[in-house]
Amino acid sequence: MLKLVLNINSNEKSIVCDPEVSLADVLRKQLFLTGTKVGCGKGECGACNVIMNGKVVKSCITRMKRVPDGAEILTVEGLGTKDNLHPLQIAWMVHGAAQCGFCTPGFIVTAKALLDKNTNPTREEVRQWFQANRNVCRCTGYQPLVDAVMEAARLIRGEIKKEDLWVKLPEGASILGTKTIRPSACAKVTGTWEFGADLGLRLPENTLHIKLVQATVSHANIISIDTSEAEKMPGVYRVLTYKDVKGTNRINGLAFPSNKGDGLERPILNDKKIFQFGDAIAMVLADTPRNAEEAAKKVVVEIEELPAYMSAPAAMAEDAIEIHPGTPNIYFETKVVKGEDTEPLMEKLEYVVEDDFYVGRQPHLPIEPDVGFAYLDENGKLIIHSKSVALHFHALMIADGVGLPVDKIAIVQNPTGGTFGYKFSPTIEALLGVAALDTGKPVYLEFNMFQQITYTGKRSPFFMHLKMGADKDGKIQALETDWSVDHGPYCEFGDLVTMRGSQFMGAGYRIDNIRGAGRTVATNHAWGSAFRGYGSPQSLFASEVLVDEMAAKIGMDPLEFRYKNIYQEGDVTPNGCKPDVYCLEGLLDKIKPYYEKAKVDAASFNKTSEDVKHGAGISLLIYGCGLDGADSSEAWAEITKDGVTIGNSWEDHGQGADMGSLAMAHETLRKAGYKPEDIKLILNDMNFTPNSGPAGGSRSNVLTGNATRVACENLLDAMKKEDGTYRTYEEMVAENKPLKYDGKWTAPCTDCNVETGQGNPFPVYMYGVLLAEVEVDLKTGKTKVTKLTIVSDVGTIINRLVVDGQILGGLVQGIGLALYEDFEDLKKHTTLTKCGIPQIKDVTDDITLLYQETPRPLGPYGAAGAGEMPLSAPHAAIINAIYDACRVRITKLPAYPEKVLEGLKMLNK
Ligand code: MCN
Ligand code: FES
Ligand code: FES
Repeated sequence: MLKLVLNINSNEKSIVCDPEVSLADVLRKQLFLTGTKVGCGKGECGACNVIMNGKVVKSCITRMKRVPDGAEILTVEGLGTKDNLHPLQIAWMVHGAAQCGFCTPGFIVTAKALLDKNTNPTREEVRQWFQANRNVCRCTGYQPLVDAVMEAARLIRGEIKKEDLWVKLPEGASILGTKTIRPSACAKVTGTWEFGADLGLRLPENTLHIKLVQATVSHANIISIDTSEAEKMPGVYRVLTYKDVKGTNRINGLAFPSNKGDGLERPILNDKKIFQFGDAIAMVLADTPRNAEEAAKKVVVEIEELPAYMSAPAAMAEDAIEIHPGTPNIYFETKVVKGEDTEPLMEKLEYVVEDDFYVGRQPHLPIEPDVGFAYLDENGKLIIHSKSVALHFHALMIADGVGLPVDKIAIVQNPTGGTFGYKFSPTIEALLGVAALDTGKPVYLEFNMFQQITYTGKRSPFFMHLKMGADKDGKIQALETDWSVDHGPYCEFGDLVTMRGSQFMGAGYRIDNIRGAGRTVATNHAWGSAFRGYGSPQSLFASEVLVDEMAAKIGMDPLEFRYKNIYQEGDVTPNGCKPDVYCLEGLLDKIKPYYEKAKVDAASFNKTSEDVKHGAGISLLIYGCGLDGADSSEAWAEITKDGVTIGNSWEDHGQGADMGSLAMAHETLRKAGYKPEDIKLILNDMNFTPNSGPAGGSRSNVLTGNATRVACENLLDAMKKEDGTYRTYEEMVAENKPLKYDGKWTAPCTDCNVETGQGNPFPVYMYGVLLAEVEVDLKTGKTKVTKLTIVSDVGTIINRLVVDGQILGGLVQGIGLALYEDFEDLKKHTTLTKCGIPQIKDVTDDITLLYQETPRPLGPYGAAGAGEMPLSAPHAAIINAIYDACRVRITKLPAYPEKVLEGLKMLNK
């Protein structure tokens, strides 16, 4: 043991610690300074950065034996408090720089060290500083973070006052479309927003720590599981296997009726078989995480290894065995039948192009690894706290498996450090439930980044073949599509994502005749979970690149070709229904001057440059808001002495559910004189909040926004007096009127028919058009995105900071998808860096956001969603720009340099 006296945030602290333990652990677990976060735990993300003796250090990899006695350490808690914010914290709030907020303390502390040395840095110096200190953010796209540092520097230099930065609105004004700061921002920038691992440190002393015994192969029969040695290890309370699960031990994947499986193939703890790397075979419950981990190593699992099918084509091969015996590996099929038969049409058409496309297993890479805890409440109800973004779904999906009726389970969402969709699937909820039910004690489970990356769902790879025919005037007349979806071993939402192929291949264009066939395939690679865009980034990649191929074949400019073919009044989507609004032409008009300039700039650069070429590419970006069909959401509004309380389950990944809920409620309630500060939010606790559905499919702003609006309207109706004024709380009580009102909103939509792909799945869509400018180094094959310009139409903007943030963050994930990100090689793709997470150096600082606000008839106050549109097809624009630069057409992502070089070699053959 080591005894040190440290000066922490200007307070002297005497500490006794293990010399091998990290500074992050001492700060968090011994001093309870939980503002310092641990993400990767390996020195790659900067979430744990603190300042030690004037230098930024990564506290996760700084062992205490390397911390000098008397060291001065500054953490985010030492920077400012809510009543006395540091300029960086103010600037972070006003620039919407904290979305999920998990990276925020690390960034702010790192920036403080820069501004201590230099109060007038350039943007480039700020970027280099963050790069040198390895600060990584997955939500914001970095630009707002640099904006915030520049603003803080101005504040420090005295050029502006903080009062100038706050949004000031006239009394009673609407906050829609403003840069009002989200309610959670202050806690995020001061490090007091407590994530799951922070809350975990305050659980009762008898809490058991869980560590998993996980599969190290991808496909095997389990012969035996021997826990006897592990049970004898120090501190071990229980070692649980499938035999200890009280329920069916299956997670319900909510399979479609036409799914050939029953949806019950995913075990909570694997019993007969291992289906993928990382599958949970046993859980060790011990007094400390370390004891649990040591004991987990002693569990002996005897297996018979089976051939592993690591892609859809491999699992579709004739000799492949059934991964789930009794269910074919191709377990769901859907078709598109729209208009005339395309085969004879194609023969007659002037121009026909076809190609194969592949979009792979993009990893979500939130900076906060999966984490949660569970316990039984006074009434024996199982309470599970996790990162779930689908509370009521998840309770339903695990209830039978853990062996409880669904009304005996309540899931609570912890403040969440990003999910990007992986938490649309249950991850550790059922494991926590099993452990809490077995022991009756509080239980806690956290993943490290390796587990997060290797054992949570991934984007489902699509293997696609598309053929498009156009007439002599350049009008698309026919489309043929074929797609196979690798969904890993577990079916949950695999059928749904496969339907996206029929909904988004060709979306945005009038195509009267379509024939298509898609299928979902079980494989032994990572299970497919939702990922922002959910099937549209795969589908639109194929169709937006093929559209460019068609334009090239005709000899027409890609923008002109799009003008000719986009939806016009009366046209229908690939599903045969009218879109919500016809706004694409306006978007093209807005991007046109930027596009023309980019083309001219690239051409003039290329004239004089041999080894480096510039190019410009565009793509349409489209996605629907809602789960297919009659999706619905619920909320409530209750008048109180102090104002109105709103309750809903608008789960927050970091996108801004708090801001959305507040703005929707305020816009409705301001008629009765309520101000934003009169509105209190209770969100995401099934004990109190109703079923608002998941925060997926960019549905919440529309669905839960509408439900919140309706709840507030119902309250106002009850408050309204005959003279048009509103009753006060006291008057409501005096008149014995109910104080709490429910609101429900259901989309007037229909599911798509699986045999034809025809239907009206979404009440509202989001649209965009992106211009990407790139630089390709012909010697190395490396592509750099130099500039992005996007025109978005997400309807009425509810909050400008939030929407800007959604768009920037989504676009940057698109840069990653186009150029860097993958999770394919189980040996290599195991860290944030190796998975290709975009660092600040990889992301252009030159991103322009433009808007058109076409009010949506069914959106609350005319709003659509915003979360997924920006990641629906930015990668297509980037790939189209690479073609423009050097005539290499990349059709299988990511566009690694070697693929570009290979393309160049083929061109020169
Ligand atoms: N919004 C707005 N005005 C509009 C449209 C939307 O102000 N016209 C706001 C909404 O109020 C909300 C946000 O934009 O705060 C996104 O709204 P919406 O598109 O309805 O999406 P959800 O709230 O349902 O959030 C989910 C969506 C999805 S599906 C993924 S995946 C995703 C995303 O949002 N993951 C995210 N954004 C993310 N952002 C962060 N930081 N982290 C994630 O994990
Ligand atoms: Fe320390 Fe990532 S660098 S947690
Ligand atoms: Fe940076 Fe979420 S705000 S990781």
